[in-house]
Amino acid sequence: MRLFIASLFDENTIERLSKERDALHNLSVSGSFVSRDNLHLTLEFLGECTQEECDEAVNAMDMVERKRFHITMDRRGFFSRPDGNTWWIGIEESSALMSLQGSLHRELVEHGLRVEKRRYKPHITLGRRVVTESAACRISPITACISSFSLMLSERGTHGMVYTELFRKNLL
Ligand code: 2AM
Repeated sequence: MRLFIASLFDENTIERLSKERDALHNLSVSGSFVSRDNLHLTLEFLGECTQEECDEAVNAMDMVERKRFHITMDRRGFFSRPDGNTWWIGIEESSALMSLQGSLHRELVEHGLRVEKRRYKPHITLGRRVVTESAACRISPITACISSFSLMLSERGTHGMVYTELFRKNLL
């Protein structure tokens, strides 16, 4: 099973992010755009895992005791990719977010999970393999509360990726 850990957003935030995705879509010639249900903030990508690793990921998540906090999403940008760029909404620097991710990362390592070695760059993906006239820009800020993080199962469905929440850890 393919797993990742992400924070999910409330309805209002999803609505605002969907509008940003639509604005990007309207400026684009082609691309694969993220469905409303799939918009999320990844904290850690775990990749292919066994049931035992899945259980250990839950144990690791349960060890993280942090307070909830707010983030502000303030810009649209992209990662250059050979097969077409990945466009996202970026987050104002947040020590609380970096500290949550750092603490989760350490617990996952201690519980024997294979984790990403690349530096964590928080973003909410809007579209992949996007060909667009859009440019990186500021957006009207979107503030959201990060009150939990979830273990997510990622499966390929007939109409694209399907993400299912397997476990949720609430912040204090
Ligand atoms: P992305 O949105 O920038 O592609 C589920 O696939 C989530 O895990 C996505 O948000 C994805 O980020 C993230 N992810 C992080 N590292 C990944 C990797 N090596 N392969 C696939 N997804 C990855």
